[in-house]
Amino acid sequence: MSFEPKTFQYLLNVRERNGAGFLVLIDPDKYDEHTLVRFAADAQTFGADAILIGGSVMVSYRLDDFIRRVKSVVSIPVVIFPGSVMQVSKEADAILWLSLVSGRNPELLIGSHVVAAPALKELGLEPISTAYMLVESGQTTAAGFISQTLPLPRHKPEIAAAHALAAEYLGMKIAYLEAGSGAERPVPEEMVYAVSQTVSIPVIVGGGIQSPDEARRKVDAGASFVVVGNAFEHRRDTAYLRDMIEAVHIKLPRDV
Ligand code: 1GP
Repeated sequence: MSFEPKTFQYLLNVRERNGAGFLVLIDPDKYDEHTLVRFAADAQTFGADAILIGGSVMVSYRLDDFIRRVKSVVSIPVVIFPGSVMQVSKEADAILWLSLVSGRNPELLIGSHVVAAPALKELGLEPISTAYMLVESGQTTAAGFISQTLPLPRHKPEIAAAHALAAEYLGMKIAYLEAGSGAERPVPEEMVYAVSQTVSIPVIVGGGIQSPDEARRKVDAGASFVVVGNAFEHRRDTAYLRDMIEAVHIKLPRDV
């Protein structure tokens, strides 16, 4: 079976229409059933373009149930952002098929993919090939520790750009610059700019983004999508959610 890239095409359309897209990250371990359903519905109401679902400790039998609940209240795509090979589900619209290209851990470049690929085929889950790049954020992040890899140095944008370009030439569809969930320092604008000027694939930026201004700066620097998760776990108010999303949905010149 080959996959029609429906969700990927949807994301490209979002970028075309809005200049950039807003992706809400929900970690199932951080929401109870009631809060989850309300938050997902609010995210769609205020214009989120898709919901990413992922976490480091969740396992798939819970994931099915969780995604079903989210999909019962939203019509925007629900995309798995996998923390491990266990996180696949037929209930999702797609999965970010992450290869940790910033590191040199063969398991996370190709090994886990070999284990999970037959399950994707069986489930009919659309993979969106994504070059995942961890960026130094001042502290050891969960992703850095679990993957046992070194992040990209934050003040070397040209190194990040070379990684993203190599990934594009390998056929990957998206470049994801990741400071780590709850990072003290998000990915610097200089790096977002360098990467987005170098590659022609969309650039996702996430990790530690806490304010609408911060989110907007990533878009001004060239991000096609901004991901926010942690900030909403700490501040569950709808005006904040709306302001974050609106800050990203503005077409702007790419010059900085
Ligand atoms: C984490 O990039 C995502 O993997 C989003 O980060 O949770 O800090 O918003 P936050």
